[in-house]
Amino acid sequence: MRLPRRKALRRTQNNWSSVHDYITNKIAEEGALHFTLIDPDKAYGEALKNVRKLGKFMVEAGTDAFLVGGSVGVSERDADAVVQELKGLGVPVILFPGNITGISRYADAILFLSLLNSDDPYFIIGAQVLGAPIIERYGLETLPTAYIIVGYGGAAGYVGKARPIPYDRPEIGAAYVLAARMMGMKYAYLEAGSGAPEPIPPTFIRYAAKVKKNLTLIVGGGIRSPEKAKAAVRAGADIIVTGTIVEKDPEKCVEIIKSIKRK
Ligand code: 1GP
Repeated sequence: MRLPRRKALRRTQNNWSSVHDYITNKIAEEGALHFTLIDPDKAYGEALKNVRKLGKFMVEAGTDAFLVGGSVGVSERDADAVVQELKGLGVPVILFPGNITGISRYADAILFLSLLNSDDPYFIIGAQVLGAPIIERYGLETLPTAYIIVGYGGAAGYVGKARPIPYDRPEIGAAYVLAARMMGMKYAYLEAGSGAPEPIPPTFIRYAAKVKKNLTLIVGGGIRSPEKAKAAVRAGADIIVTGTIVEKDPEKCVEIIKSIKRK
């Protein structure tokens, strides 16, 4: 049996024709965006029941999209369940897969990630080759993204066998962003790792922003306060991602989101 293509469904249900256009237009209007990360590994069983409620709260708080994914323990079924809970809340649901098991047919788009500073070709091009036919079959919109691990790195850095760029070597980060731009990537995601003790320093982001041109700069990992969020945006981040603070203290996200939006 053939399933309907997601694109056709998306057009009838949502206000955007493509997630990439939605992101680009919203950045032009609002200055910077906030993405809420939900890890299916932490949202199964009883916890899954709270996902929709949390999602609604985050949309009311002004989040611009959901990212669904994680580095460890995510099956396609888990991703499906979380994506379905978050659908229809008015903002896109975008996959942020740690591996090919994180591809859900129900999502609006997928960050098609290449972990550029991995030492293992699997995370640079191997998983992408295995995942591409699945993504094509599901009709998912792809957002070509250079994934760059910085500093602490967390589970993403460990699992992805990355050589994280030190916080005090921003010129290396900028060189990666430059290479990503030259390769035709549309997004670069500077990742400190979920739960990083300190987020990526503004100077590091500033170096990357200086060379990014049309590329959209995503920054995440360790952002838990409005001050840090604002500092990242002032330094040139187009999108900030928060995961841990959403799980621990969603109320705090109201201030975080307010702090990054143009008044
Ligand atoms: C992880 O960048 C994200 O990919 C979010 O990190 O959980 O520290 O907010 P936090």
